[in-house]
Amino acid sequence: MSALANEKTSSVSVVRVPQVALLTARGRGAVATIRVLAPASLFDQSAAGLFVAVNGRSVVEQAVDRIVFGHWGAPAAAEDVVLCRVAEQLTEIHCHGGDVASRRILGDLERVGCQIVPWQDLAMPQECGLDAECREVLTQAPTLRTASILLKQASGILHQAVNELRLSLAAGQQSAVLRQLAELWRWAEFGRHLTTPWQVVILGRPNVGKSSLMNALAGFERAIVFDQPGTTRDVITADIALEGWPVTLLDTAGLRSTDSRLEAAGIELAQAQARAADLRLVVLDRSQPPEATDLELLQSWPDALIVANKCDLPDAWGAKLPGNAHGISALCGEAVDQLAESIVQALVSEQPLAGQAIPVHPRQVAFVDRAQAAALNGDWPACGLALKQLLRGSEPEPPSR
Ligand SMILES: Nc1nc2c(ncn2[C@@H]2O[C@H](COP(=O)(O)OP(=O)(O)OP(=O)(O)O)[C@@H](O)[C@H]2O)c(=O)[nH]1
Ligand SMILES: [Mg+2]
Repeated sequence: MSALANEKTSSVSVVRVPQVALLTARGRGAVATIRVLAPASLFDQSAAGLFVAVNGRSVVEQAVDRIVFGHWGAPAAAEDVVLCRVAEQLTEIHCHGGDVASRRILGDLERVGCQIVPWQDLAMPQECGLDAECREVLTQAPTLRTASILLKQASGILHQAVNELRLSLAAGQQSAVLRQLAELWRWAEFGRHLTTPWQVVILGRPNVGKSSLMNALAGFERAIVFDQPGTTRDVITADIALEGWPVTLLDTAGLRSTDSRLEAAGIELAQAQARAADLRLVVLDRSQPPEATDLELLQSWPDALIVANKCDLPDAWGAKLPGNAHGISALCGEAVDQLAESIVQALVSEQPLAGQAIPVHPRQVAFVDRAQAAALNGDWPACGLALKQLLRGSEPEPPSR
């Protein structure tokens, strides 16, 4: 059950099920933080009192936003803690870091009726579903660059855009609603990639230098490089960042006709990965004359980035080499940086401006989609409902009073 299951009246949440969560990571640390969503009277339930403040007042009597020093549990084995009522029904307890103190406090609170919930449920229990989702997605950011965009969404940019949409709808400005929804939808795929890396698959004949290219782009020896064709059989992945964008490179088995069932299975897998990827790199060995497989690959993937590898060796392609090929040497590292730039341009052709609202969670994308479909059908009440759900989260509406 999430914190959202606890109903909201006009300003104060009615807490039906007291909940507790450890907000800090498990393991060693200087301070652990525990958050409790419950009436303050909960702390004074047990005979000895769970918390005894040095100022002598019960927790109910402590002012909101005041920090109170005290002891947790029976005097014989009391734990020093700092307690703060951060809202009427929301209390934070800061105790010694490490598992022992936090586990004890969580256990005591469970015994007096608190449900232990994941940290996400109580990280921001006062927030709407949309803001909470943005914060959750922020914790999954793989790079600093994606984190800074996600932080902006979590700081209110997306929320504000949805509010503006609702205002346009309420004012009957239907073309503005359509335009604003289309703008959000335009960034949905980009938003997905802020936590799910773009997939870049490396294809080519055996021995052209696919694994060498993966290693050169990754900056470490991820895949085995060998001078015998047919070295890579399975799909090998490496998670990297290019200019701060998360990318998964997929090195594949060299494509050729073969009697080996194992190699054939690898080739089939390579082709499936190629179809599913966001971008394909077709690698050619510029030092060897073109073969039928090279030409077939170029024909099959007209939108691929063409990489003419082994430029440190004499050219055997001449005029047959496509004009848009990127000449590189994976072995010497020559022009690999320029290739990385072209990969980024192909993947992130357009970057959002600083204030751009971006849906970053699959649920948000689903509701934007629903609102847009309704708007395109002229079903404005359904559009309004989808926008309301987009803000609130997917929990059911509270009963009307
Ligand atoms: N001279 C030169 N040799 C290279 C270059 N890139 C790769 N090689 C060599 O080419 C051979 C094959 O390299 P790999 O990276 O294993 O080729 P592959 O395409 O992954 O091969 P398979 O896994 O068999 O399909 C190795 O001996 C590499 O050292 C390059 O830019 N220049
Ligand atoms: Mg290989």
